[in-house]
Amino acid sequence: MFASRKLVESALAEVKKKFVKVVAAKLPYDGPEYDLVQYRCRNLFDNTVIGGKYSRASLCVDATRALQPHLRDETQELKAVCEAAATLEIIQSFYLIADDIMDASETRRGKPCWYRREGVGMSAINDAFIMDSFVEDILRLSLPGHVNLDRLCEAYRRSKQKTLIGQVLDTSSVHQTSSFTWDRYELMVENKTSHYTVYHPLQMALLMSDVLAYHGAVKKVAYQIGFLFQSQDDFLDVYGDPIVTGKIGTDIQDGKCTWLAVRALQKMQNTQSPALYEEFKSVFGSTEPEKVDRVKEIYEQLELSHEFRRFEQHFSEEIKKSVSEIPDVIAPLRTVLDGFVTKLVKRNA
Ligand code: GPP
Ligand code: MG
Ligand code: MG
Ligand code: MG
Repeated sequence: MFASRKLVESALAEVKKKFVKVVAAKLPYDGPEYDLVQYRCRNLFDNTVIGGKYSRASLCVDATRALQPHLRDETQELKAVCEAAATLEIIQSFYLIADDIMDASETRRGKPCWYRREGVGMSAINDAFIMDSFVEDILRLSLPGHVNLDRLCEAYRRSKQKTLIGQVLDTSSVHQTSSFTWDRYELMVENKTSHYTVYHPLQMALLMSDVLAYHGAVKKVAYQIGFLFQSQDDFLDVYGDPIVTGKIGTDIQDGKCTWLAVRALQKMQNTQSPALYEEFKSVFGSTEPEKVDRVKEIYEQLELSHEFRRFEQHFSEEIKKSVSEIPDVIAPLRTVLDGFVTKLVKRNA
């Protein structure tokens, strides 16, 4: 998907070694637990970090290379940048492991979710915490002496706070259809997805390139892209092919506040269809297959899949306009973000 994907793959191999090393280093070197923990960490990394799309790490590497065109292939400087960017994939695994438990999901990347694997179960919660708690150590090992190292660590702490608050909004909106407004949806998405998925990778690129200004302008565009990204994720939850997305949808069953649910409720209110609205509320948020099918029928009756495609086209054009207005000083980011949005449009995974 990204020019830097290959670089991220190589960096992940190095980051895996660092992850296993920093965790095991907390135990006596000559004890049997040292090997046990190394084994568990390798297994965790191989099964949860490896195998994703690496969009976040690749975005960070692409953005850093755009801001620092002097960075040459095969240099230690570029390798260090890629390793730091690869920590974004550890963070992503930390979130996904926890999110799948909270959403009662069955599959991820075409396999059972980590918490549903044999011998894992609820120890997945601790695995997620382990990943989170060693991110800073890996960043410090990857970028020793970098002038903005503390700022990079602080950026992760802030990003995590925002994502966790977003997840509070997500889980506490469940079944609360009367609170499913565009304002609530926008705030939830900015927090649970856009910040960590788009802004944080770009913020890391800016900090690694020692650009300390213009973060606000980048954030504005990043949140727009994040909104597109999560809206698509919501669309794919219902209309995507699980073979391609690697995950079986759960949003209707979970009663989630999604792009589709917000738009459906808005349309039912606008067209003054109180009977349909009442029926929707009675079937939404249930695991009973007939009720789930009825929600999907209502979505189709309201022509939501067509409408989503129109929204996606129109909104991506609006985002591209914002991208073109990014300040001249950080103009190299325009091409990276324009390419990112182009690849997102009509994505099926
Ligand atoms: C996407 O929600 C948001 C996240 C994965 C962030 C989770 C944050 C935590 C603090 C756990 P989603 O449930 O729609 O994603 P998916 O469709 O991939 O399950
Ligand atoms: Mg989920
Ligand atoms: Mg979720
Ligand atoms: Mg989803």
